[in-house]
Amino acid sequence: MNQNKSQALRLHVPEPSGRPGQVTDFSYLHLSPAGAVRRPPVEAAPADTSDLAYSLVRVLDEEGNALGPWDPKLAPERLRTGLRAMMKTRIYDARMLIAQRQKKISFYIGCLGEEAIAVAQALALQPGDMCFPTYRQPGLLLARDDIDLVEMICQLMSNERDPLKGRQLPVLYSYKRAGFFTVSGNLATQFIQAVGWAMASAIKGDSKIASAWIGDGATAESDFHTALTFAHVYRAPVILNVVNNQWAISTFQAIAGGEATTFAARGVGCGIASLRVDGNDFLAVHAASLWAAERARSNLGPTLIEWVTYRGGAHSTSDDPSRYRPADDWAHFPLGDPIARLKAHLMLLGAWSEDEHEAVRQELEAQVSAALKEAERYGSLAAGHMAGAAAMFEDVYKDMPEHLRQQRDQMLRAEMDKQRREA
Ligand SMILES: Cc1ncc(C[n+]2csc(CCOP(=O)(O)OP(=O)(O)O)c2C)c(N)n1
Repeated sequence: MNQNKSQALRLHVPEPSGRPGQVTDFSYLHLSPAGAVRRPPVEAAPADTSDLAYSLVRVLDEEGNALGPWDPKLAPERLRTGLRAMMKTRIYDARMLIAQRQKKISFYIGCLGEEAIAVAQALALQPGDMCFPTYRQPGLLLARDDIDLVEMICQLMSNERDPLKGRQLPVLYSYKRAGFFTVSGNLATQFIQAVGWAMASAIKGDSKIASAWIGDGATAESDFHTALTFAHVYRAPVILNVVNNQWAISTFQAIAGGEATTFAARGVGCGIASLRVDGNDFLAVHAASLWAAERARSNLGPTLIEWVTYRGGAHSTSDDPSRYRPADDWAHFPLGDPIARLKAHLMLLGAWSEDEHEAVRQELEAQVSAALKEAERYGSLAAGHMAGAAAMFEDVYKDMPEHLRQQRDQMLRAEMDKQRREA
């Protein structure tokens, strides 16, 4: 080799194939046909899952048939529960986006197209398990019937009934009683916290497991890598969910490290059993979640699951995706719409009909509208009645220190003076 003949180096900067006005080439996803990928026993060694980290677990085919070894063979009633919860999530999202446009709430983040992942995993977990979600898993809450929609909307409105007393940005919910850890705006922090929670459960000899959530973009944060190392070293009972919706605001997943590899493959490299799964296939999500949960509960350690899906909507109400990706991109995404796919399956089974779908849709629309109306009675961004200002100083520490007491009293005195002047 001639060592003198050197080429000019070039920096590689990944780009999506589709920009506004173009058509995305989705062949980079490397899909497997429904039913084609093997289902190893839950005792499988992490290294023996490496082929699964580069293929795609799928159950539902294009017509809605359930195929192959991952079919969880759920009772139709369970599937109907799942479809209903996904519809509820979609309707809630759509209504809250409008409420933001009407200035009733300051901000909103939707999960259009990603409903199956949170809902099907919620139905695969057990009471007492703890999820460490991002802002894009309201389905974990909406799949439950013990969470009041009115209370959730009061959080969005930061009003008098906001359980978080107006201290958190909308959608950063917190429901300890429902196994939904407080959402933080700082990306990826929850991923390592989930591993620590799972380690604590193991230290106590408990039977509960953790479910950690992260987006494709946030896997580039160092907490992602720390979480994988700790989960592997201590064989923590945790499901490490990576939701690859192809986008992190305006950046394509390739620039987070997804080009010519998969996020599931990161797990195998760290000694963690890993799966890459069709995130728009309710049956595949449920089956893979059960597989991972059983591993965790049997002291077989963590499982990383990359859910391949697509962010159907804008990143948030502050984002306009038509500036950086094709407007009709979601319509071309080869894994389709999770609600339409489960609906087709249930209709094939004879356990659902167009009439029932429409009736359920109307019922859920009415339920969400009624909850919104009731929540507004306790105040909204437009109408006022915010959580009391004095609560701002509480819970910074367990006991309020002297300097916070002084700041609170100063504020209350100023408020009283103002009222006196105005009276
Ligand atoms: C530490 C940190 N860096 C940056 C941000 C700003 N930010 C908020 S959401 C987001 C994109 C996250 O993308 P991804 O992890 O793919 O999740 P998705 O929003 O697609 O669900 C960014 C960069 C943040 N909140 N925290």
